Amino acid sequence: MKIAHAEVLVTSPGRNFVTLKLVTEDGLVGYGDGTLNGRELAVVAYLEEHVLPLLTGRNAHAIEDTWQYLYRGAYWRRGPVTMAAIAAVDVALWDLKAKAAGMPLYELLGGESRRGALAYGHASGNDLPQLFDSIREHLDLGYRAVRIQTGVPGLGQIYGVAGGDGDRYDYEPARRSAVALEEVWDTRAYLRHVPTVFEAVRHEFGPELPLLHDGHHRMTPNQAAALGRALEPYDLFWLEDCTPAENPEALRRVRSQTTTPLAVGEVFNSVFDYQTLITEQLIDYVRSAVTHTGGITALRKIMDFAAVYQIRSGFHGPTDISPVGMAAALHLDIALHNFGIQEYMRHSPATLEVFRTSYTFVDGLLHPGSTPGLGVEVDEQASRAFPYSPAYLPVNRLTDGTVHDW
Ligand code: KDG
Ligand code: MG
Repeated sequence: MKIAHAEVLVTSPGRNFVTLKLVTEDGLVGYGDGTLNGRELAVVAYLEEHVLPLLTGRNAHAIEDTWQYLYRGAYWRRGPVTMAAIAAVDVALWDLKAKAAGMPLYELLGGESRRGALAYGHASGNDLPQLFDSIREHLDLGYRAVRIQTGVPGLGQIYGVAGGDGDRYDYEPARRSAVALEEVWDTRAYLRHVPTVFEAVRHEFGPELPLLHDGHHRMTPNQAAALGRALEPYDLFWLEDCTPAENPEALRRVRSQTTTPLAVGEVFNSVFDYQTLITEQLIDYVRSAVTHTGGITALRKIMDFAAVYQIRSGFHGPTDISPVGMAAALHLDIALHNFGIQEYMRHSPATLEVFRTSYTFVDGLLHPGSTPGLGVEVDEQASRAFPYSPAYLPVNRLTDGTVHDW
């Protein structure tokens, strides 16, 4: 099964997506997601200039060899652009292999370990009434776990909180802009406010509902430790990205001070980013996306490493992971033993017009479906109606204007 043709598809049905399409000599088509939010065209150039010329004529079944060839062979290893490009190739090859086998991909990864993958959605509001409405909306949609983000008194619009003017998501499409928006941030105000929000949510919705929270890398180790402790009475499923991700040692301080479970890794792109965190059991959940970590081949190995230390998955699943990347995550979720939870923001109708999915969401559980391969096909004709448009994430400044951590 040789690769006869490779091309990169760029489309923007609500937001930008980069998809690699591989076609074999006998006409099978495989897709891989290479979307890197706000830096999409860097991955396109990496693929088109440096990867595609190497693919034609290769054995599409040789997934491990191709992964090692692109990773070790390039000399320059890791980094989000490189690893998103490798992920796009890897996932497209897994899609082809499973299509050739006539099986859904999870069967090649060991088969089903569960009926479905518990998903969490993003509930948010500028104030408690808006937040409660958003939680109820998610429960009505079938979610059985929710992430809670709120506005902070004294601050304006902040990242992760829907605009409140009918926009369903915090950054799709409301916060997209051709020049990055700037938001104002105050960590002390945030730390005072967040425990009061969880107190109110537990009072309103009871003790059962799994609740999650994302710190977006904005705290120092001491601040994160204090927040973790303050949230202990509210029994969080996890506190995500509490400190900047480059310094894994920071998590030692946090871990030693609180039993609130910790999730880290959506900006990581290699097993080496996790080495200290996993071997010292400093985290409870691996947050990586298949798309940003070198694909299924690499993330599967990270999860097997994590399993030795009782660390589970909580893969990244915002709307900037395309439906192809989401399907790849779901096949892993279903097959892994050490699955924890799957983030699932739901794509817009425009996105789903271009990407035809077969995954399902029933009673709070996601399932990739039984279609051979990943179960996602790209309608290229529909995609042409949505040309690329530059869009950046907002930038975060302290009240005195200093640029702050994400
Ligand atoms: O591209 C960045 C977003 O996907 C990210 O900020 C979303 O933090 C996020 C999350 O947990 O989904
Ligand atoms: Mg996050």
